Amino acid sequence: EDAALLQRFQERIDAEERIEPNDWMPEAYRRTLVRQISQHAHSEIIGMQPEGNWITRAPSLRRKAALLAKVQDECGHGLYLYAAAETLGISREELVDQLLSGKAKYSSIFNYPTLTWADIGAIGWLVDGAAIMNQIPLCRCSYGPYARAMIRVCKEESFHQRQGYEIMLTLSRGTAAQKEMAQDALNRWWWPCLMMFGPPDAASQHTDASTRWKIKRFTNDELRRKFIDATVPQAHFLGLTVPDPDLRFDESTGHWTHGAIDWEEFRQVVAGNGPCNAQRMERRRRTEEDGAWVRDAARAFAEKEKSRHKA
Ligand code: FAQ
Repeated sequence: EDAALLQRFQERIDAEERIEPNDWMPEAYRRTLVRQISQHAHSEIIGMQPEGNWITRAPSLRRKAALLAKVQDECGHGLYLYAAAETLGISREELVDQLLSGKAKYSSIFNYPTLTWADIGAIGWLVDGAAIMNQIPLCRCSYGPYARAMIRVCKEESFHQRQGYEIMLTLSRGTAAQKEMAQDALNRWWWPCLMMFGPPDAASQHTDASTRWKIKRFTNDELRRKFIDATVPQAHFLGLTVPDPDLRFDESTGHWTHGAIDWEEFRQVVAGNGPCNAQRMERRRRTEEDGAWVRDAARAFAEKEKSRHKA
């Protein structure tokens, strides 16, 4: 690649200019974006499954309406993100093939089961809370279509986070059994949520390049720390205990220090061996097959329209 083009590109990034689809960009920048945006899109789509599991069993009409809207928003986020990835010159079909063949990843967090209603509260509070922490800086990402998609996505995530926290608040102030259910959900979701931010900085192969290109504005560990600092006081307000005996507030730094994260668990889940990986992929493949007739019909209709206009 031409050194002058590369230098000009980095100058535009350094000057906080947005890169748009028709602008020149290094192949590695394009590849990184396709990887990250498509993984993000796949996460939204696979992420509909754990919560979709509770739509028919929501405890009231109000809860059901909110959960339906949230899961529908996630589908919308997936579609904006696929569209943003397509501006980089890859088709939706290729992206979906990469997911179904196991070549593309999706977030580790969606491979854990939703066992009780409190899990719906914990997902909104913690998983969406983590998603917001990671996505607010992405609103300033150097690639225009991704940054713009993130603005609307973050607004919706903020509603999701509040609906989750409100479920947790209701359960924590409910009967002893309800409070116990909330605590159990926090126990199961806390550590996997910390893993959502990705491997520790020393093991993160993409952070350096992505930071230079201003795709990432913070490292994985920085965002994880911000999330812990924001979330621990919320757990205390709920009267719940964070399942980390080593958690301490460090007066000298103003941050919470935490116990060791089980990175072997993370590796296993990313490698496909988490509790629900097989189920999530099986469900996604079946849905793709079940929807084939809709795509066929749309294609046949488009062909018919084309020949009608020609005639
Ligand atoms: N799970 O070098 P890094 C949501 C992979 S929120 C699985 O640090 P990078 C909303 C990583 O891809 C969830 N794999 O990578 C919602 C790479 O492998 P590769 C989605 C992970 O990209 C809420 C390798 O490890 N959000 O969906 C994970 O610089 C509720 C090395 O890692 C996004 O995707 C993981 N947790 O930093 C929906 C946000 N972490 O690709 C429904 C956008 C890392 O070389 C319900 N993405 N890996 O094969 C990002 O910000 C970044 O991609 C990071 C990873 C921070 C996730």
